[in-house]
Amino acid sequence: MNKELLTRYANNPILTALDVPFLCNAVYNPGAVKFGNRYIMIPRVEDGRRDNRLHVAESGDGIHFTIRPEPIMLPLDSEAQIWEKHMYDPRVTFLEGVYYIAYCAQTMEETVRIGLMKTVDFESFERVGLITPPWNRNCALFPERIGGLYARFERPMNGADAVNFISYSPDLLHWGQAKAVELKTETWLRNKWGVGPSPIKTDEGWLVIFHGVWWAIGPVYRLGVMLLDLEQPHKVIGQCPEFILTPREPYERIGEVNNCVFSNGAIVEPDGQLKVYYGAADTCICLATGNLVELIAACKQ
Ligand code: M1P
Repeated sequence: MNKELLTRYANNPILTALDVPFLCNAVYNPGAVKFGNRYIMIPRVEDGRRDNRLHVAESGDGIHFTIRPEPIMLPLDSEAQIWEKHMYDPRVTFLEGVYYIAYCAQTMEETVRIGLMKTVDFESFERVGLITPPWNRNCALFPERIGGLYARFERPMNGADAVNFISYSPDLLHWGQAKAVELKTETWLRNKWGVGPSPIKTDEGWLVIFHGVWWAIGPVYRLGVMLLDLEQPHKVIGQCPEFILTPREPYERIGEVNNCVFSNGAIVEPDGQLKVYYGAADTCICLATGNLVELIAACKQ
């Protein structure tokens, strides 16, 4: 096949800074989930000071979104004042009747860790806590317990050698038993990689969209797909050797960070279509679609 497994929506981008009702630098990297018959995205919005906040955007068709002018507000205690100077890259997971949102919480000095909040209605939000030590980015909860424990993908940051782990928790606050995810290195992801949207359960295993980075004159971010063992998710039981989306279009090639497609939000439709929402060039939001059966087959080739 001479084309990528994900197909771009013809009228990309679907949301840009011009759709935000205040001065804004960029809107990108949205978490995404279906809520009843509505589509919800939670994009990373960089305002006119270039501070990062999370906003809710809603849609009836998954394509045309209206973004709320007010950011998600959590009570600002002294710890949050330090750690939530910037909030970004949310991964939304529906887990035991609650929508959990794992997000990057970053200081002014750019030290980053993961925060967790929850909601049942996307109107009011409650902070669960800061759930990793500093220097951790790219975290997504699994949508159910594994072996009786909550599970998550996480990536403690260690320069170019960043390794991704699956770790476990009895209460969503205390995490441990981390096991490295045994992903095979390919040239296109050789500098680093990180989890995308929260893992999708299938009969064949956990399907995980991820981003892989290769450093040319700057980083090039592409998307890939893998399949993990249902009971021991650090075990990669299938991996598509090729990327499934690579920057090609002008809106992916040129922006705040050139040559970047990055996803942390996807929705599975009842007919098996996968809607992948992605940030393009750290500037705007685009949509690409794939077929779940084809993606699983590509992992098993
Ligand atoms: O600029 C590209 C991406 O860089 C970071 O991702 P990672 O830690 O995986 O390299 C994040 O800042 C992400 O938001 C951004 O899109």
